[in-house]
Amino acid sequence: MEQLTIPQEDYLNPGHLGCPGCGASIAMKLALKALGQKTIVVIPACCWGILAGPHPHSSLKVPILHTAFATAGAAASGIRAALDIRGDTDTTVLSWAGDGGTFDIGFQSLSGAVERNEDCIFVCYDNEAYMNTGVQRSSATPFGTRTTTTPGQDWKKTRKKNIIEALAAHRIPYAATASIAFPEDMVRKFQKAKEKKGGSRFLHVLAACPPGWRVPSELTIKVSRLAVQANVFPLYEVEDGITYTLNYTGERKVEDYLKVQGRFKHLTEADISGVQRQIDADWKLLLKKIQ
Ligand SMILES: Cc1ncc(C[n+]2csc(CCOP(=O)(O)OP(=O)(O)O)c2C)c(N)n1
Ligand code: SF4
Ligand SMILES: [Mg+2]
Repeated sequence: MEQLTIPQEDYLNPGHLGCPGCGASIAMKLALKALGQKTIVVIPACCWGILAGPHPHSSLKVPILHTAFATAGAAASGIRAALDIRGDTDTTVLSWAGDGGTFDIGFQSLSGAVERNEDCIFVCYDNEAYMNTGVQRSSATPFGTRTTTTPGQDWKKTRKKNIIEALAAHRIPYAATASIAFPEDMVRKFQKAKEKKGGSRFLHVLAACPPGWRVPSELTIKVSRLAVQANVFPLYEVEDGITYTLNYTGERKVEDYLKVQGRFKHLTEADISGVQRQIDADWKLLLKKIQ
């Protein structure tokens, strides 16, 4: 993996309202370092709606439009249209939604926007549940997870939706995964997304959440790194829906990733072997798509 210098300039102020160790705050910090000052951020209902701070205060040094849970794709499209009418093609429109606002309730608006090939960057910071309202499961919640709506022995028995494949199926110019534990790779992908202006770009960023994942706040980066190293969250890019590039090959066991998190601590050895088989099968499928 190539090494890049991460820009010094910060557009996230100290004193945001996230929990200690919030992966979503690190994700925004890195994204804005790559995108720079001329960015307008659209945020639907999610933890980031809180992290941004109450009006007139803001944790960001760039403008924010707060919008309804289901409408980030539509709101970003509107901002883009308004900028275009003003002749401003320089400013990047960044839609910044959680997994609920992307995989679930926001999916129709996102799908509509990218089908129109709106000139925006659409980001899902994925903490794998509805964290802002108390850790309810979403379609991004992985198999095996305990949440407040999948408690006890009713832990989630269905798979996580593959959102990159869903977006790639729209044949958008650029879709990629990124991790806060691989900051050079993440900054490069946001810079690439910025350069590919003129159409829709989608970035899926895994954003570890200490209270929701039941990990100590100082383990945010470690658990994020393990997700990539165990191929649970592979780093790859898809151009025009068909050209795949793999950025990293992990060799760790899924168990190493699961065992550091309280949300998986009920899983038996047999359950963990089942998860490993799922991850191995998904990895094989991904490798078949790499040119
Ligand atoms: C239509 C609607 N339904 C429910 C809510 C309540 N609500 C606010 S944020 C949220 C969860 C957001 O989950 P996600 O998008 O994953 O972001 P996270 O909070 O995990 O960062 C919910 C259910 C809402 N604001 N609007
Ligand atoms: S609940 Fe999770 S995603 Fe939300 S602010 Fe706290 S650490 Fe961040
Ligand atoms: Mg979430």
